[in-house]
Amino acid sequence: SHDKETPSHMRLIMMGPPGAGKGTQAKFIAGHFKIPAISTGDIFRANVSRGSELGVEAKRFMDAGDYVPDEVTNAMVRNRIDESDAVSGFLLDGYPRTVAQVEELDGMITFTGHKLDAVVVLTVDEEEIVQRLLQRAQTEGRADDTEDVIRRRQEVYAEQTEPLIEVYRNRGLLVEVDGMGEVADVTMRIFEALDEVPE
Ligand code: B4P
Repeated sequence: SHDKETPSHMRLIMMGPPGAGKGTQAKFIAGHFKIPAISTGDIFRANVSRGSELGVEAKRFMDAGDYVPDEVTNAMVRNRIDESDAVSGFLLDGYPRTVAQVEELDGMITFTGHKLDAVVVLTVDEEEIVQRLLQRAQTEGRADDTEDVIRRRQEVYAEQTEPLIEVYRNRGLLVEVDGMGEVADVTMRIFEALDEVPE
C-alpha cells in the first residue's frame, strides 16, 4: 500500500459496457490513489450544458448513442492530460473506446516516458445494464438513457470497444472484475485485483 498523502503515479483505465459502473467506481479508485478521474463522458456533458462549441458538436452523437468522432475526443483528452494535476498519474474513465483512441493514448503516454499500469474491465450482464440505465433515466434524466439509445450504445460498445479488451490482454495489462452486486463490493474487488488494500 502506498503513502497516504502523495499521489501514487498510477496510470489506469476503467473500461466496460455503458452502465457497467465505470463512472461510479472511477471516483473511489481515483480518490484512493490521489489521482484525477478523467471521464470523457463527464467532460462532454459539462460542455453540452455550458453550450460550448465542443458541446454542440458532441451532443448530436451522444443523444444518438454514437461515439463522438476520434479527432474531437482525442484532442480533448490530450488537453486534459496536459494539465498539471495529471502529471503524476490519472484514471481514464470511458477512454479509450476505439482502436484510434488506443493509438493516440499510447503516443501521449510514451511521449511523457511513462507507461500504463492496468486496464480494469468491469463485466456486467446485459439485462442488469439495461435495468441500471433505465433506473438512472428516472433519477438523472440523461438524454441518452432511453431504451432505444441504450440498445444503440450497447451495439456501438460491442463493435468498437469490446475488441480493445484483447489488445490490452495481449499486453498483460488486463484486470477483469465482476461488476455485479453492490457498489461497495465491486470497489473492494477492484482494489483486491489491483493488489491494493485500503485502510
Ligand atoms: P459515458 O458518460 O462514459 O456513459 P456510460 O458508458 O453510460 O458510463 P457511465 O460512467 O455514465 O455509467 P456507469 O457505468 O458508471 O459516455 C456517454 C457518451 O459520451 C457515450 O455514449 C459517447 O457518446 C460519449 N463518449 C464518452 N467517451 C467517449 C469516447 N472516448 N469516445 C467517443 N465518445 C465518447 O453507471 C451507470 C448507472 O449504473 C449509474 O446510474 C450508476 O449509479 C449505476 N450503478 C453503478 N454501479 C452500480 C451497482 N453496483 N449496482 C447498481 N447500480 C449501479
